[in-house]
Amino acid sequence: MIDLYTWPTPNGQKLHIMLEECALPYRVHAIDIGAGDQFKPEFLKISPNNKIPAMVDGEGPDGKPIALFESGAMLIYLAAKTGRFMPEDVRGKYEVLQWLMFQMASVGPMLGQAHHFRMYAPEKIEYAITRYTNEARRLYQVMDKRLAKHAYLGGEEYTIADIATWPWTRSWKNQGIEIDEYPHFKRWFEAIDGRAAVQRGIGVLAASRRPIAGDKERDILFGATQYQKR
Ligand SMILES: N[C@@H](CCC(=O)N[C@@H](CS)C(=O)NCC(=O)O)C(=O)O
Repeated sequence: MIDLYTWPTPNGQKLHIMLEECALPYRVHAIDIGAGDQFKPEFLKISPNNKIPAMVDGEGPDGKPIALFESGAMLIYLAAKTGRFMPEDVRGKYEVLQWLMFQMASVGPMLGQAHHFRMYAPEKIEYAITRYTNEARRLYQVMDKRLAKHAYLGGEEYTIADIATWPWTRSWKNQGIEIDEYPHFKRWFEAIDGRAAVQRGIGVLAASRRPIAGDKERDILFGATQYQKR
């Protein structure tokens, strides 16, 4: 059995979707990041960077439990465990891995900053808004160009590269994106949105999500609580 420590944000949703797609049995443990659960010592033991998602698979590769953090590593692990959503041939595998790394290194961090400065920052900092909105638009263009030639980001099959990227693009409006300007991306977005496992995945803990409200929550997510020595 897999124990998943998560919250309904894009990084958590990648794992909800993957586990649903693979029909693997899993138990959900809610880590309310607005309430500060990510700083509890028992969570930091499996996720030292105080971020969701993290997981413990009771049946690791050697039959013993294995704990993992970082959503990209977790997706690679689950693809290897199930033999799904990753090509078997070496060339195809690296094709997928490079698009997975593109999500981890660029799509997540840059769209996250665009969202932060456009929606959450207490002051409107024009320089930061322009910088990250432009960067978001550039990344959607990169994806649109790739998807003009291929059905999915990693090639012709739906893989962990798509599972990692899709949840980040659900809030395209808040990132300053006009989806009709990226028709190939839009076709891909809608195809993935139509998958039953994807809908089940984004339903996990969905009722618990709430807008960031109040100074305490801001302090936990973006302020002094983050920077305490632990
Ligand atoms: N690179 C990490 C990023 C994870 C991440 O940023 N998680 C956010 C939610 S989407 C989080 O847990 N934030 C809580 C915090 O920073 O205290 C991954 O892909 O797993």
